[in-house]
Amino acid sequence: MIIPRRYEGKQIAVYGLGRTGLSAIRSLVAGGASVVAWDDNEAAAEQASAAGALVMHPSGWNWLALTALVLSPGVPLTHPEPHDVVRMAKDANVDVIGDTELFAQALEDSGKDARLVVITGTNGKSTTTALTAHMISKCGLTVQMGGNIGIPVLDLAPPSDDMVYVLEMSSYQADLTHSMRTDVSILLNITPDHLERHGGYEGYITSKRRVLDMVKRDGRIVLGVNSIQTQAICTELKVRDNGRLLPVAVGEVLSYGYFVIGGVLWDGTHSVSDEVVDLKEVDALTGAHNWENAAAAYACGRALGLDPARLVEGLKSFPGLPHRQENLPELRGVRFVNDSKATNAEAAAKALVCYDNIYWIAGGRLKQGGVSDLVSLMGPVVRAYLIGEGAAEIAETLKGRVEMTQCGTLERALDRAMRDALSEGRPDPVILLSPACASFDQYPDFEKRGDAFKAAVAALKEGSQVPSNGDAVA
Ligand code: UMA
Repeated sequence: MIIPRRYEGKQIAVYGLGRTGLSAIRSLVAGGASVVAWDDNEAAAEQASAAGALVMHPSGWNWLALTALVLSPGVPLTHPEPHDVVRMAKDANVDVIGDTELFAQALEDSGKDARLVVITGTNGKSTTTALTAHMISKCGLTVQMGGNIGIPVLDLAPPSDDMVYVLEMSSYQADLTHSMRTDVSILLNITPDHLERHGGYEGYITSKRRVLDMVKRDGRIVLGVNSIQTQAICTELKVRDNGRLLPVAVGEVLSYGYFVIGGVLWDGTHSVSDEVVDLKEVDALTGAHNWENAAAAYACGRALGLDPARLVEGLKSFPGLPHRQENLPELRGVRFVNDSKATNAEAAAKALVCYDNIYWIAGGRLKQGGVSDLVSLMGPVVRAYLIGEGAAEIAETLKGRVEMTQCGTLERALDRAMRDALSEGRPDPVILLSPACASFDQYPDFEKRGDAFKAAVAALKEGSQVPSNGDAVA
C-alpha cells in the first residue's frame, strides 16, 4: 500500500466507493487522515465504514475543514454536467483530485528515486501497460503495475529507489491528476471516445494530452503517430520539444523513432536503422494494433536505458492479456482465440484481419452502427456463428458476404464451429470469439463471457460428438 502522509491529522473527503474510493480510504486512514465518504449507491457504505471512513452525505460535511475531495474517475467532473459534489467542492474552494494525484504526492514526499511510466491512448493502453511492465521486469528491475488496468494505484507497493511504476491512465484519471511527474509518458493514439464525458472531441483530446505535460524535463515522450490527432501533436512537439520526443509508427519509415514495417520492429534512432525483432513471431502480439503497442513498449524500455536484448526477450515471452486475442491451447490442430474484449465492430475488425480460415463467433448486444464496418472483412471468415440478441441484425447486415449459422448460445456456437473446422480440413483453422457486441444480454460483462468461452473450450473432448439439433442457417 502507498500511504499519502500529507493529510495526517487533516480532514479529507472521498466520493465514489468502488475500487478507487475504497483504496483511497484505506491509504488515507493508514496515513492518519480523517476521512468522510459517500457514494450515490448507499449499499457501498458498509465497506467504506469498515475501511475507517465516516460515511455521511456531502451536505453534512464540514467543507471549511476539508483539505481535498478525492473523486472516483467514474463520477462526472465537468460533463455531461458536474456532479453535485463537484459543485459543492468548487463553491467551498476545495481541490478535486483523484487517487492518482494522491499517488503523485506520496511519490514526491517519499524522497525515493522510483521511476514512473504513464500510458494512455484510446486503444491498446492496457496491453501496452502489461507489456511494458513485463519487459521491464525481464530486465531485472522491480516493477509495479496499476491504474486504469484495474489495480488502484494506492494499492501498489511503496516506492523504493529501484522501483519502476507502470500506470495505465484513462482520460478520466488524467483530469484528476495535477502534480504527477513522469520519466516516460506514452500516448499511443487518439480517436473519438467518451465524448459525452468530455463535452466533445476537443475536450477528450485535451484530457489525453495531459500525460505529455507530466513528463519531467529529462523525461521522454513516446508518441504513436498512426492516428491523425497524435500525428498533429507530433508535428507540434517536433518544433518545441525535440529532445524528449520518441515517435513510434506502424507501416511507415520514420526519419527518427521506432517503427514497424511488415511486422519487423526497427530502431530508427541512429543514423542507420537497426532491425530489432520480427513481431510476427510473437503469438501474443498479433496484428498491426499490437505492433504499435510493442513498438511503444520497446521505445519506453530504451528510454529507461534498458538492454535491447533483454527487452526483446521480454517481448517474446509476453503472455498477453486475458480476453484480448488470447490464445488458448490448441485441440486437434484447431486454434482457439478468446477476444471477448471486442465489444464493438472496430475492435473485432482488428482481430478479423489477423487470421486465415476463421470460424467466427459473434453477437451479443449490438452497439450503434452494428457490424456494418465489418462487411468488407469477411474474406478470411469461413463461417460466422451468431449468438445473443443481435444475431438477426448481424445476419441481415452480412447477408451474402459470409455463410452464417444461428446458434443462440456461445457453447452451441463453439460446438458447431469445432465440428465444421474438423470436418472441412482447412489448413490452420482458427475458432475466434470476437463478438463485436457488448455481452450484457447474456453475461454480466465481457470477462465472464470470455471465461465461459475458455471453460467451453476446455470442456471440448477429443473426438466428442456434438449435437446439431435446432441449428439454422441464416
Ligand atoms: N459513483 C457515484 N456517482 C457517480 C458515478 C459513480 O457515486 O456519478 C460510484 C458508484 O456507485 C461506484 C463507484 O462510484 O460505487 C465506482 O467508481 P468508478 O466508476 O470510478 O469505478 P472504480 O471501481 O473506482 O474503478 C475505477 C475505473 N473506473 C472508471 O474509470 C469508470 C476503472 O477503470 C479502474 O480500473 C479502477 O478505477 C482502478 O484504477 C475501468 C474503466 O471502465 C476499467 N475505465 C474506463 C475505460 O477504460 O474506458 C475509463
